[in-house]
Amino acid sequence: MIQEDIVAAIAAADHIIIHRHQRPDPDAFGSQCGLAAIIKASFPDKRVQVTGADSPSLSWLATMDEVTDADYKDALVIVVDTADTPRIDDDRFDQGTQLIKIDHHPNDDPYGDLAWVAPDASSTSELLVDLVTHGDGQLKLDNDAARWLYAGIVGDTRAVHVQQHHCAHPARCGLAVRL
Ligand SMILES: [Mn+2]
Repeated sequence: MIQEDIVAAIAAADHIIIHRHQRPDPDAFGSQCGLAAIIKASFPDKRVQVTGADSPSLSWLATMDEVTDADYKDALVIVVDTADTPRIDDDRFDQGTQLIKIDHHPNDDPYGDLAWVAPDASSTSELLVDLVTHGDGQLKLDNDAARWLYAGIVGDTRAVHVQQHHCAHPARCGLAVRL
């Protein structure tokens, strides 16, 4: 499964840089920072950075790291919640040693050495909960990660819709409500 391939790539990397789309919404920040929190909780020795422009209106939610060009030399790059390459915030996304796409929009612009695109998912944050589930115990969802992913899931779907209308995966939406 693609989820297992992505977990294996994360497990094999010492350094991971995570990108998301320009003009970020809660799912972009939630999936970006939620994935960073998952990796930090699961593999404390790995170096994890998040990049992209800081958003004045969402600075209460997230601040980005200072990522240098040299940082990409040995990095696995993961782009979340971004369908097409022109919208990726920080165009150095192709400078790493390996590129992974994780997204829930239609796959209009396939990119990445590994790509997990699930248009039936309500949010990329929901996909990351699924990634933890398929991580064979290697990935941990701590409180910090749960807070990010909750913000992303609610931001993209609205809680009422998650419960009553648009939930393709009731068990996972139940998890969102518990978070
Ligand atoms: Mn989204």
